[in-house]
Amino acid sequence: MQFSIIFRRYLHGKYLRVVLLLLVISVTTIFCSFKIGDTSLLVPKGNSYSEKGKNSVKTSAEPTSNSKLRTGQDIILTLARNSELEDMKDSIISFERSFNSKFHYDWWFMNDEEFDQEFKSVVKSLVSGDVKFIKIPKEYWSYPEHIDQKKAASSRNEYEKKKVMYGKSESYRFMCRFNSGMFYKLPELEGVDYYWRIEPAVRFDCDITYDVFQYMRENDKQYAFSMALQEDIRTIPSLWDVTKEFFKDNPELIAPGNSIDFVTDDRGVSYNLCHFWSNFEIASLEFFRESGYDEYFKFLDERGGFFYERWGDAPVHTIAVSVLLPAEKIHFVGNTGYFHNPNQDCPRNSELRSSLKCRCDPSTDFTWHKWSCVNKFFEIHNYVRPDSLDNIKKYYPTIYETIDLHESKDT
Ligand SMILES: Nc1nc2c(ncn2[C@@H]2O[C@H](COP(=O)(O)OP(=O)(O)O)[C@@H](O)[C@H]2O)c(=O)[nH]1
Ligand SMILES: [Mg+2]
Repeated sequence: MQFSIIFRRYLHGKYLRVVLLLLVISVTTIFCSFKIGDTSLLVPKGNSYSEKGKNSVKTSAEPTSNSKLRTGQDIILTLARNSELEDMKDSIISFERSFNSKFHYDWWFMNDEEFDQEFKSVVKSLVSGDVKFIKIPKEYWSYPEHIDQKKAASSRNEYEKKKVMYGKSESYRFMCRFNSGMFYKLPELEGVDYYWRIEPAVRFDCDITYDVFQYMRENDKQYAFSMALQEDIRTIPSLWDVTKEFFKDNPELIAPGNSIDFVTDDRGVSYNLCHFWSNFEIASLEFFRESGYDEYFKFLDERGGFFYERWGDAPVHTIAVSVLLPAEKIHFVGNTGYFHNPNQDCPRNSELRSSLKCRCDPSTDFTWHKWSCVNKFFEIHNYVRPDSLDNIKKYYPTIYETIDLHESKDT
């Protein structure tokens, strides 16, 4: 009797509000309390690749109602040395032919030293947009105060003995730390929305038919990659443990529907070494500035692994992107014929290759090779691979609309 009175009271007035409040709190707590080891529940299954407006026939250059209104600029961004001018020329000529001669984005160059006159005038003559040269401030390319430089030097010697690539190099470590936690703080980049990172000595052997920046903006993507492979564990022995510590202290930063299963095969116990190959990278600076990424970087930087080990910006970006972003904010840029030594992307499907006027040998393709981590990214999300014209037509219609099918029909 008493129980039924209380029960009726619960259904009315303030008791009802209390019950609802408790319900909301417990649901929110469940969502926020996932540790980095409890990952499978956060990953959406059964999705096709998310392209907003999937059934629309708009080209990627047309604004959609979903388009986020950003007013900033999108740029091509390169870090290079004066000595790399010849390799830089190759990258520019290739990228202009494949993409930028259609879209004319500005190309900005960064260097820890002043660019010399020859470098400046040659690249200026090759880029179809405007160019800008940025001298990186010393404090972005040097040791933070807390680093024990003797310990760093002796670690470099050990790495050299172990024959780890760039193991001995001090400048490589400055470069990796700059690319991990500094570039997005440059005052010159303040008004920039998206950047596309391009290195000297890379090639694009296929036509890129759509405006990838616009595509990312319209589909609310924050990070795009092309290749993914496994890191040498010797360069990052403590990175995963430090990462787990950070996310244990900051669980609210873990995005629902993330890609943690891209970087771990055992629910967070260990890192599987998969990383987006950051020599090709398109990203929103908002991600680096506002997602919790910078807090993560500062935590890592405090531990000194950029100098006592040889942490690369690729695993650091990848782990952050996989944990901090919902999967649908990540875009795979396929079929560009991208080459960075020693790996090549080359569409295996001949119809696709000829439609995109590719100049590469499909037998060299690494993207869908069994050792490539790109497979894993598609598997964990159940995404459809954009590896044939039919799949692109069905699942990536705005990209399909931009492909000129003349060539493949005629041949
Ligand atoms: N300005 C400058 N750029 C550098 C330096 N070291 C590397 N880079 C640039 O950093 C990027 C990565 O270096 P890279 O030698 O290609 O390393 P890898 O791709 O890991 O083999 C490239 O864009 C290089 O041009 C340096 O000491 N100074
Ligand atoms: Mg390189």
